[in-house]
This record gives sequence, C-alpha cells and structure tokens, in this order.
Amino acid sequence: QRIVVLAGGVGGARFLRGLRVAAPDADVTVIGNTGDDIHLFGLKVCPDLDTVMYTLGGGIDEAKGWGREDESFRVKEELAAYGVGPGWFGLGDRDFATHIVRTQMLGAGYPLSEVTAALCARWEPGVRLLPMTDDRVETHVAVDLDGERRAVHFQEYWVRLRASVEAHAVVPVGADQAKPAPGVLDAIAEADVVLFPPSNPVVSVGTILAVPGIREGIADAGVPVVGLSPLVGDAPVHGMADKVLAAIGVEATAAAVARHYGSGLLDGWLVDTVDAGSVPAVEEAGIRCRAVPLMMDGPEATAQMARDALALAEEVR
Ligand code: GDP
Ligand code: FO1
Ligand code: CA
Repeated sequence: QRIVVLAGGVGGARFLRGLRVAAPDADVTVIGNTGDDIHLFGLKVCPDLDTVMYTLGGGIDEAKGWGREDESFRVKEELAAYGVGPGWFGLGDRDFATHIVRTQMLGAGYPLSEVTAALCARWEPGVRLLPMTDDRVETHVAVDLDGERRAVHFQEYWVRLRASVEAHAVVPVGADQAKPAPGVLDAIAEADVVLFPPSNPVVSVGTILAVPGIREGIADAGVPVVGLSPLVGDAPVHGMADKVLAAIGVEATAAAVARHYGSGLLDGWLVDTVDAGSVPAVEEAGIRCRAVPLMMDGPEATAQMARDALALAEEVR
C-alpha cells in the first residue's frame, strides 16, 4: 500500500510514528512543510522536516517534541556573549550539526530534497521524506507591533511572540512561484491513500496545499483522502492553531476545519470522541466522518488512530 502524508512538525511526526506501527509494510511518502524554514546565523533551519526526521529516527526530544534529545545550548550562549541573536530561538548544539550539513550541501548546489535524503540516510526514518518544494517559501504573519502593521517571520510570531498578538493575515511568501519538489506529484499520483495527520491546518497542511499543483494533484488522484482533526474539544491539543485559524476566518472546531478543507479535497474526517456531536455537520458537508479517540498519548493509541484513518479510507473508497 502506498500512503502519502502531508505533515507539519510535532503533530505530523507523532502521527507518522503510529502509522508505521499500524502499517509496517506500507510504502509511506511524507510531504513536509517548509514554510516554517528560517535562516539563522547563516544556516538554513527546517524545523518541520527535522521534527519528522528526528521523531521517526529516534533522536527527538520527546518532552518538547522538537529538537534533539539530550541537548545542550553552549553555542547559543557563546553567540549571545558576542551579542549575536536572536536569543528567542533555541538552536541546540547537536541540532546545529544538522543545519551545518544542510547549509553546506545547499551551498554546494544540492536541492533541499537531495539534502533531506542525505540527512535521512543517517536517521533512517522508515518513510520517504520529501520537502514540499525545493524553492524558498517563508510563511509570514501580519501583526500590529508598536501601532504599526508589520509582517514578521512565522517563527517570530510563533516562538518570540507566542501568538499573543492578533494575526491579521498568514501568507506563505513565495508559495505561488514554487514548484513541488521532485517526486512529490508522482507520489501523489501513485498513492493508494492520502492522509492529513492532525497537523496545523493553516501553517502546516495549508502551506503545503499552497504550492501550485499539490492540491490539484490530490484532488485528481482519485483515491481516498482522509484527515484527522488537530482540534479536540474546540481547542488545539498543543500550540496555538486557533490563532492562525482566526486569521483565515475559520472557527477553531473540528467541524469547521473539515469544512475549510472541503469535500472537493477531503473524503473522510476523524474527530475525537468528545466532538462526536459534530459528526452530522461534517457529513452534511459531504465528508464521511467518524468519532474515535484522537489523543496521541502513547504508541498504541497513536497506532489505533492510524488504523482508524486507514479503515475510513477503505469505507470511502
Ligand atoms: P508543528 O509544526 O510542530 O506545529 O506540528 P503540526 O502542524 O504537525 O501539528 C500541530 C498540531 O498538532 C496542533 O494544532 C495540535 O493541536 C495537534 N496535536 C498535537 N498533539 C495532538 C494529539 O495528541 N491529538 C490531536 N488530535 N492533535 C494533536
Ligand atoms: N520552538 C519554540 O517554541 N522555541 C524554540 O526555541 C524553538 C527552537 C527550535 C529549534 C529547532 C527546531 O527544529 C524547532 C524549534 N522550535 C522551537 C519549534 C518550532 O520552530 C515551532 O514549534 C514550529 O515550527 C511550529 O510549527
Ligand atoms: Ca510547523
């Protein structure tokens, strides 16, 4: 079975770990969000690709959900001693090595997709991890700072500002000019099923879908497309997805996110059992919906979510 998954960082990565248990023989291609990518200290950082790679490769900091396990921050301290920031972004010493290797290869002319494959040769994530594009895409968020409307990098909005100021717009800068990375459209066309893990619908899955050709490829593939809600009980399980949903005028509920994707894209949608009351509203929108436990607390619960998603895919096939 060939499965394509559009993944952000922590939510996508944890779901993928369950999917590997649920479907150990499946051929899984992950299309990773690169809109969160940022250049810092001359290095290219790809948080969502790294979160997937480290999580599936066994190198993740489990408590935080991002970055390397057993991390130290001595390089960051030394940079701060030189007055070199930003101090609000915590790049760890072990993580730095990944960004150095990546930046060196990019400088030598390799596209991000090949660099990612090279990094994955070490981590052996058990999936094919492709960036959504080799082109530069950067999500920017329009906010009011000191009485002025400004666009800030997504990481500045998310990590420095903690999404504490209203997001007036979320723009994947460069996406409209970007091309899907090599292998992305072929994987979609050859897939037996496409899954949207419980990733952020705006800045993870939404950004991937903003790369011209990806949304169309999924709609044209003619295979079941099934998503899992990242919202449980009308709130994100972790993070501040409600803030970026508000920016695009979507209510922070499982049903509203399903309707936002729409029946033109989505065939099936899983909501948590606490949101069972929203099943009829989703089905009225033409999307088959089931209520099952959606909390990824432990490998077995997460594997069961993946089984439920694959079962729903068979139901709508
Ligand atoms: P990010 O790039 O690190 O923000 O990660 P993703 O975009 O892949 O996923 C973020 C989303 O995962 C958040 O909106 C969370 O609500 C959701 N999430 C995290 N843990 C869980 C969980 O256990 N269950 C569900 N249903 N969603 C979760
Ligand atoms: N998230 C934070 O909240 N604070 C950090 O200092 C931070 C550093 C960081 C370094 C590498 C990396 O791959 C991810 C990192 N993240 C950090 C997570 C991250 O950038 C965001 O949570 C996601 O991009 C949101 O999708
Ligand atoms: Ca992300």
